[in-house]
This record gives sequence, structure tokens and C-alpha cells, in this order.
Amino acid sequence: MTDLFAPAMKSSDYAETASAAYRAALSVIEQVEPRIAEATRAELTDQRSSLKLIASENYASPAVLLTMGTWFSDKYAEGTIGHRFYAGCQNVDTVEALAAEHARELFGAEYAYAQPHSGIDANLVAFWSILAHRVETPSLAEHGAKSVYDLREDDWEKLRRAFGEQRALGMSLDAGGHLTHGFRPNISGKMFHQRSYGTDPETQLLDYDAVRAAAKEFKPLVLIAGYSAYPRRINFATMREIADEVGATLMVDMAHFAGLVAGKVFTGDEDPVPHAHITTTTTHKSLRGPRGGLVLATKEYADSVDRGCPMVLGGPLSHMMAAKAVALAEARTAEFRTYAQNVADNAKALAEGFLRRGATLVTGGTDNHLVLLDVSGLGLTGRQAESALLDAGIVTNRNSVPSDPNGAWYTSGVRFGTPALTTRGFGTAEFDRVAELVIDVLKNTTPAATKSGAPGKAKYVLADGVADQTKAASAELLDKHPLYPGLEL
Ligand code: DSN
Repeated sequence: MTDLFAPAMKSSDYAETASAAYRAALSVIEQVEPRIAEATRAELTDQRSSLKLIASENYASPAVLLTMGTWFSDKYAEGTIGHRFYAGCQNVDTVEALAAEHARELFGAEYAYAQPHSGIDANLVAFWSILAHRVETPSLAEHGAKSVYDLREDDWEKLRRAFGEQRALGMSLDAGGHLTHGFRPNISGKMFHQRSYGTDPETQLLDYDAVRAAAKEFKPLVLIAGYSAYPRRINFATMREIADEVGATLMVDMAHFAGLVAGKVFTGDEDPVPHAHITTTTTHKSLRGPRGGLVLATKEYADSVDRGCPMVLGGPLSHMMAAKAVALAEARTAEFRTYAQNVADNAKALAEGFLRRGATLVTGGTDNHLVLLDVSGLGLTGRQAESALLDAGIVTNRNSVPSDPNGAWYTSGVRFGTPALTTRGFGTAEFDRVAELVIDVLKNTTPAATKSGAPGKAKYVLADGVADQTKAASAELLDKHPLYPGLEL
């Protein structure tokens, strides 16, 4: 490990203290439910011994992990800082204020809300906040009400109708967008009339003219930007221009690339925060914090964002807000900037490693933290490729490619991300070796025939010996870059 918490882990004091803390914690757990202690140990062993390439995962520091396991978990604190519906929230106020302060400073945001429990919660807070600000606030005034609590039932009925008539425009799932950006089976696709924009059929790149044309025709209340499987950067200044042209609120979901924004790899037009009205994120992906969400907003949206609880959130998870504050403090360091740059450099090395070995990549490469490999040319579905890689100790996830003929279940792609292994200290040479191992596994995988003799979409055959050879080769890389060095349970 070469970055922020690695030097600390390498110092024997820190590693010994962290080891003692975890040994003590596990022995306390063991006395109540030994199988949980055992599963917790097994999870560390598994994480240490596999090549974790899931683009949305990472390894949080011991400081972040330990902060989650405290008595803050036991406190109810519905409300906002200094304005709670429960007594005795003074320490929660301290924690939430620190998390928000770090978030504001780190991202240069006017307002930060640290309560969302996850990314979907952060997006729900954003959607409701936009509706409240754009639809409800004028309606409230019209009804002579100061807050939603003053409304009568027939006023609510009008509001419900107004909400239901609103439109959202987001990136389609197969182009790399996220379920919560208006996908039909998600609530975002039900609370809004929804339309999606895709990518250029030739280049597979975002086509801003097409987004503009769709926005002009559809006139959305919310223009959503952001992705979970698009391997390129977005020009958020252009997205804001489009939003302004049609009177939309620009909401950016930066969950995947928040670490690259925090680490100043994405700056200027590629930094969403100065351009979006509302920016949401998770805290556990490239940002390397605890599982959770965060909403950043301009001042005009602050009041409505603050109503996240009770509108769509339960009581805040104070222990998680504390861990977010610790992670955000880590992300404000120079070491984190180096980490973020390494994440992007490593993704390029991985993409180039794939391309040199004849692979097909969606958009032909990457300039963020993820690479989307199209495995259809190898005669495989994403599901077969994902399973064969897992047999060989390489953990990834299958993913649709644009206009995927295999749909969202079998898919034709596999998504790879560099945040986790970069935390372990992998550099560009190691990622080139990872590309070699991946391609070797896939070239030795064939679809198993179905009863009719046609190739199936799920079953596969991995040639004998390849899984073991790959695991041995991975072990060499992993041993050189141990996870939590010095941590012994
Ligand atoms: N599950 C996350 C991902 O893998 O991208 C997004 O919600």
C-alpha cells in the first residue's frame, strides 16, 4: 500500500494497535455469535486473496472502519444540526457538522447534507428536494402555507398531481447510467415521466448535441448526469448550459467518480460541483469511505435538502456520519490526491493492456476509473465471463454494453475498476499484468452447449488448470501489495 493509510499501517505501532482493536472486537463478538466472528475473519481472508476489480468497491482505512462500530449507532437524531426531534443530540450535532464541513471544504460546495444512508437515498433526497423547490414552493405560496405541514389534504392532492406531471431526463442504463436515474423499475422512473439519452452509436461517447435535442423536446424538470458504467469524463459545464436552456435543474450523481473529484483529477468543466444545482454521491466507492450517501447543493436548495429526513429518510445513522467525517478528512490530504491520480493512471494502463491483447472496449478506452470490456467478440456473455473470472479469483461484475443484445441479466460486458487495487498499491505494471491474466482466462473459456446444441448464455467451460495458474499468478501480485499490512487477527 503506497498511499494515505499505508504508511500508517506499515508503522508497527499503528498495525499493532489496529490488530489489538480487531482481535478484541472479534473476541467480544465471538462470545455472543461465534459464526459472525468467523464470517468476519473469512471475509478478510477472501478480500486479501482475490483481485478485487469491482469498480464500485474499495478498502476503507482502519480508522474509518473502527469509527463505524460505536455507540453513535444507538442514538436517534431525526432533524438537522441543532434542530432535532430527540433530546441529547449534542454529540451527533458535532459529528454531523464535521462531516458536512469536510464535505463542503473538500468539494467546494455551498451546502452539504451527510444523512443519506446510501446512494439511492441521496438521489431520493435530491429528487424530492428538487420537487419541493421547483414545484412545491410556488404551490405552497399559492396555498398561503409556509411549510408542507400547513397544507390541507386537498392541497396535498394538487401537489401530488403536480409531482406526477414532472419529467426527468437521464442517461440510459445500457449506456452506463444508473437504475436511480429514471429506470422504469426504480421509483425514479415512476415519480417522474422519464426519458433517457444514450451515447453515439458509432463512438459510444456521450453526444451533447443529442442530449440538448432531447432536452429541448422533452423539457425535463431535472436533467440527470452521472453514470455507473460509462468509462469517460463528462463536461458538466455543457450539461449545465443544456439544463439552463430548458429551465431544468442539473443534478449530478458522482457516486462512481467522487474520489477523482475529491482528488482534483476532475477539475474545471469535469468537476460537477460548481456546475450542478445538486450533486449526490456515495461515500464508499472511489471516495474510500464508509457505506453511505452525501448530498451537495447550492444554497437555494439547502432548505429542501434538509427535509430529507423525514421526507424519504429515517433517523440518521450517526455512527456512519462519524465515519464519513473521518473518510472526508482523509480525502482532504495530499496523499489522497496522489491516490486519485493513480486510480486514473491505472485504469488507462488496464485499458491499454486489454487493447494490446486484442480486446474490444466500450468507447475504445477510458479516462476515469473504470473499463468496460465487450466480451461478445470472444463468443461469451458477460455472465459467463464474470463466472469464469471468479473461478480464477478475479472479482468483477457483468454489465450491459450500449444496445446490448443480451439484456441486463446476461449482458455482453464486464466492468473493471481500479480504486480497490490502487488502494493496495498496485501501479501501472501490475494492472498490465492483471489485463494479461483476465484475457488469458477469457480466451480459455468457452460457452457450454445447451440441450439443443446451441451455445448457452450462462454455463461455460474454463480450460483445466487455468483457474489455479491464474490464482497463483494473482497471489504473487497480491503478496507484494498486502491488504492492511501488519494487521493480524
Ligand atoms: N452498485 C453500484 C455499482 O456497482 O455501480 C451502483 O449502485
